[in-house]
Amino acid sequence: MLIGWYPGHMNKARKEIIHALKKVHAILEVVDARLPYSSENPLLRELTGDKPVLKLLNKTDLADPGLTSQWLSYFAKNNVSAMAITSNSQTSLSKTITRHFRSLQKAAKPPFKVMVVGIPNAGKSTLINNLTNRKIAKTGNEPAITKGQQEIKLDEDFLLVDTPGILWPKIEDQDSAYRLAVTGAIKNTAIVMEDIALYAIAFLKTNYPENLQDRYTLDTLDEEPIALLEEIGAKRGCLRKGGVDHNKAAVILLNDIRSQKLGQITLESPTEIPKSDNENSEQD
Ligand SMILES: Nc1nc2c(ncn2[C@@H]2O[C@H](COP(=O)(O)OP(=O)(O)O)[C@@H](O)[C@H]2O)c(=O)[nH]1
Ligand SMILES: [Mg+2]
Repeated sequence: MLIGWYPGHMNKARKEIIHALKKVHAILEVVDARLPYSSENPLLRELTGDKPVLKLLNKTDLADPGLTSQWLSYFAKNNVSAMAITSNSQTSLSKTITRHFRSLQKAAKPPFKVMVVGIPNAGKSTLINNLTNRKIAKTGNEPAITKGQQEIKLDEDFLLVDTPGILWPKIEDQDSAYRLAVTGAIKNTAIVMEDIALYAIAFLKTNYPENLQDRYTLDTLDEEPIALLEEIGAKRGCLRKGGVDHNKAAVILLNDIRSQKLGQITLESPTEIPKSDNENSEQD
């Protein structure tokens, strides 16, 4: 199996979230700006019911600015409150977010409680640390690091629940699973690096050819992904007896993508969202 989420885990996460959400007024949903669709939890809308959700497209610094704009327009058109953020460096984020909820707060008796939810590695802990200006939640590049429970006062009548709701990613969709893996949202040990790298190369060839070509000074992209992976590996000294070490080459490529060495890249656009997933798409 590609990802380490199983029905048992999902059921437990689901129950925990349903329980935790009962105590809050609104939800901060953290998704990855490089894949706003695939980094959503497939059941979140069902779990949050009528509670207001603010969708935060995090890691905007890593994403393609043009596509981030397209995603924001798409969400606006579909009546989804969304905001693009960079939670590891942005200042005044707390003010911006509390201001957004201020209008909704009128409907609820203070303190107004908000909870952060999202899939592993989306940046929930980083966001909580940013909002509280403290190092409360542990952050890390590997998924599923956050533990513990607290409530933090953001201002006079605004509370943040510091137990991020950790939800499973879109694993039922193969494409989503691959995209998530490219960004590192799935533990490296749970995936075959070479498969993910080949997926990434095919994607880059089509969508960001210059970024790929420039980074590895490739003469041409008119080759199969496997041949390109070998060329990249050969150039980066990933040689072993009998040829190129595919796994090593894959690790180099994926690390480069994740650390933005290939530039700002977004892995999916709003036009690729399956129709059935678009609640407000026109139906006839
Ligand atoms: N470049 C960038 N990295 C971020 C941002 N927000 C979080 N990260 C990084 O993403 C990784 C996962 O973040 P974390 O907060 O631990 O995610 P969580 O699993 O959802 O709690 C960490 O290495 C963070 O430093 C961001 O806005 N930009
Ligand atoms: Mg965390």
